[in-house]
Amino acid sequence: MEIWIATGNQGKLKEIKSLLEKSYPNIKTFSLQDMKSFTPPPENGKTFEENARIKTKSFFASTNDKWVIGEDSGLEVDGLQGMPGIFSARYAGDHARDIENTSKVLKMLNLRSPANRKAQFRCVLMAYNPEGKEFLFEGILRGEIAKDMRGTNGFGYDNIFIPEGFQKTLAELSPMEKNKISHRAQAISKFIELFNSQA
Ligand code: ITT
Repeated sequence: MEIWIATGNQGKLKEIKSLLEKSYPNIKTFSLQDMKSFTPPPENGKTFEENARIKTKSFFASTNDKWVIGEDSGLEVDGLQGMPGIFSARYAGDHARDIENTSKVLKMLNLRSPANRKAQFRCVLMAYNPEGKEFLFEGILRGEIAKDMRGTNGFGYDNIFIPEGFQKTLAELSPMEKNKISHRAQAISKFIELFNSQA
């Protein structure tokens, strides 16, 4: 049993692999780094869905009829009109580091008073079965933006996001705790239902 994962983001990859391995301990996973000849196309879609399709479909075309999944995800802050959204990876500029993107969110909220700090992570997951049929799944995690960065686990905006019902940021939770509630975990568990019924 194998699944190809269309991502170059190591934080995402680690989470997706461990979520899949929980259900399928013997599963083999591969990602972009296992196919050096593949260059991902530019993510120039206008929605999470379009971008998820762009990366996943092009990777599927290079994998020779395997199960392929990929996802586009990001942080949507209510008080910033849903930004950074699809621009999450490059909010502070192309090739911005996590700390630069995270600092920009805090700074933009500090410019507003009172700021609405409610926010959500969204994950739109695209899957292709070996016949090339497309499936779409979504996961949303509601929460709020912390006043400062806290914690060192995870990646991206984890250190400023406090999930609903918690006092800690995602970066202060263990990877296992994040994987019980995350937007990505929700989307992957919907994918697993499909995979169970087809593979
Ligand atoms: P791939 O396209 O190769 O998968 P990417 O990093 O470019 O990797 P996206 O375009 O989907 O991925 O951007 C998602 C960004 O949203 C990511 O770089 C993080 O900054 C943020 N993000 C998504 N999920 C997150 C999570 O669980 N925790 C923290 N930040 C997250």
